[in-house]
Amino acid sequence: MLPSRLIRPPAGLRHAAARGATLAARAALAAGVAILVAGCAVGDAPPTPPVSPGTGTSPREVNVVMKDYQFIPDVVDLVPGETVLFHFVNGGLAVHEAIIGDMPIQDAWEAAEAAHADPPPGPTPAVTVPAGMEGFRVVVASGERKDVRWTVPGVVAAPLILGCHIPGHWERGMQAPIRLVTPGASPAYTTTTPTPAPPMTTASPPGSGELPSQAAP
Ligand SMILES: [Cu+2]
Repeated sequence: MLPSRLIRPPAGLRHAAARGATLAARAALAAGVAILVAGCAVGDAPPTPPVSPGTGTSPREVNVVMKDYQFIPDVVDLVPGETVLFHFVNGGLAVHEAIIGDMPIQDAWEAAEAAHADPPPGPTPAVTVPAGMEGFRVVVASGERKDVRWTVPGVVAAPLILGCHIPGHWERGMQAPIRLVTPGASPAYTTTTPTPAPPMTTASPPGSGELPSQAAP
């Protein structure tokens, strides 16, 4: 066997080899980044891990973090008909709410809460919407966690959205589409897209005030 110094390539070749290795590494990195970018195009929701749907006796736990002003995750996967146990955690400084319903329900709450922006000192104003437009609603104070069971409708006629209508919050981004998935599989069909929802029919200027916390249903 030859001594290593005899098979060691000249310095110039070593540097060329090192440069080649560096270029190869850079190319591999660039390819990896390209693959990542291709797999996570802007606006795409991350792939759904297999979902084991919850039942009445064993609800599936779903964490939703509320921030000023967004929901995490920004797309919520649910299986039609399953029972979930939501853990809503408000990690922001403002009070937030989670309203699940279709766009007419979101509009109804936006209008109802805009009417109570900047409430005068005194009792917490009761915010209500017309019968049948309530959807699912939970109000969570800053730093609070609320655990709520909910059974997803078995048949969903219109895209569902998770939204917060404390005045100004929807406009600032507190809206997340609900993606309906099949058990144990990647999304079977998407009823909503993670693009911004259409403008609300009722204007409420950002920073117009916060509604005090309402009792959860
Ligand atoms: Cu909010």
